[in-house]
Amino acid sequence: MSLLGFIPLLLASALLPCLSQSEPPTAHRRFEYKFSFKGPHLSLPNGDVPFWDYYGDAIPGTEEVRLVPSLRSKSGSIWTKYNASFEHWEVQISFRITGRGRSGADGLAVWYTRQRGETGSVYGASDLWDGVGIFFDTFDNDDRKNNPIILVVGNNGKLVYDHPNDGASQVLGACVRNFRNTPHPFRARITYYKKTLSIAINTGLSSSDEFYETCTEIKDMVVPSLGFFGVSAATGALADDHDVLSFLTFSLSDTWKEAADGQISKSEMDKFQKDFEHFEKELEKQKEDFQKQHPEERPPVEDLFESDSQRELEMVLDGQNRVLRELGHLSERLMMVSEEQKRHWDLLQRNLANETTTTVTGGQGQAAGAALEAALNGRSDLLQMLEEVRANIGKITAKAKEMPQSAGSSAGPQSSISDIKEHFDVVKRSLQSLVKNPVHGHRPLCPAAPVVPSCVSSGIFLLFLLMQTICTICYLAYRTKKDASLKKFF
Ligand SMILES: [Ca+2]
Ligand SMILES: [Ca+2]
Repeated sequence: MSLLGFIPLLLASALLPCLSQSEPPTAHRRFEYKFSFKGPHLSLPNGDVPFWDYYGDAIPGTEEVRLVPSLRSKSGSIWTKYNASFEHWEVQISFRITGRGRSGADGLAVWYTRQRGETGSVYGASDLWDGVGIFFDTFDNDDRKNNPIILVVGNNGKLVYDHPNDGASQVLGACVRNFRNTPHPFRARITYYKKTLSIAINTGLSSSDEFYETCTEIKDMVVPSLGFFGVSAATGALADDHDVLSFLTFSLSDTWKEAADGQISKSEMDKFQKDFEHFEKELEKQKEDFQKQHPEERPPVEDLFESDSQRELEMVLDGQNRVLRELGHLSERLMMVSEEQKRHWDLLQRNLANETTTTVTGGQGQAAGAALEAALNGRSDLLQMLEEVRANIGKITAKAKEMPQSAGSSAGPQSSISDIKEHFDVVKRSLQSLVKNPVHGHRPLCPAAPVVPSCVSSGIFLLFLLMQTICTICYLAYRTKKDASLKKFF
């Protein structure tokens, strides 16, 4: 592109700024931490930036990388340690260029080149680069009143940058924007996707942080397949502070073939392993140094966190403790119930003792009345039982009456049978007197002497009755046998 061809492009860019919103490509993106830096804790305590090397007057800080201070004729740069191998990429950079003068110098450059341009004359980096540079030019070298300006310049390693003319014919794309002394950090999104390089900017004044307006776009652009990312800046007769707040790199893919297997190469794995071992040794060394410097400090507790088995054991012990507590409560309640039962038993015993020693007069308390009623009910049962006994005796008597008749029909035994009948009648009368007496009397249980006590047990009474019946039957049998023997002699 000739200089004459560049001028209309530049004027068009200046007069017709691109206000349209720039949308990122609809591609999968993956953050590449090895090609990025961002605060806070941007740099390590020793000043290094992980995965980055810095050169010249660059000073990494915790919040930003100061590429050059606002001092004359300074230059500095920072470059990735490793070259990127992804085909498509996107860089989001946030920076501040600030100075007290009405105009500043020289500017800041973002690079993607085959080799690292550590130091040089092109915004602090080396000339004759192979790749692409995006320049944020603050000083108007060619006095066209078009600075600050954003320029895109490609190079195949053979082109010497036309610095006096601000790139002139070498510029592939440009837009005029003020990025110096802005109230907010100036942000730019540089996307290389399917051989198209797009520059979009965000001044920080829009309502949305994601609003980027298009600066320029270069199609059919070829960049090295392997390249280093870098940022550089320089001052001249005028000087500004050039601070980079963040540099975020993403790899882009529409099919995600690059990360299909998600594996890393063996060389990278070995390197990570070495880095890990190195940092582990450093940590142990720092711990030992700390212990030497602070002997009063306690060593770190190794078993600060419990294991799974310890946690399970704790749960089992806790459950057993709960069971023991419940058993204790249950035992206390059982003791209370036992004491209550014992107290009731003692009270009942005392009541029974009072009932046996106190004469029932019918006008006592309710407890005494209840006891009397229970005694009367028991006596009714006894009377019923005696009636049954009497019925049985009646049957025995009837049977005894039938025995002589079956044995013979003589008139001799009739007298003896009459004796037996009389004897039984005596027994019946005595029983009736025993039974009828309490029934018709309604007298209290176990009255005073000489009345026959009614507290004779039924068992003793039945035994006595059984013995009497057996004796009677034996006597009848003896008499029957004796009468039969007498019949033989007559
Ligand atoms: Ca310039
Ligand atoms: Ca200019």
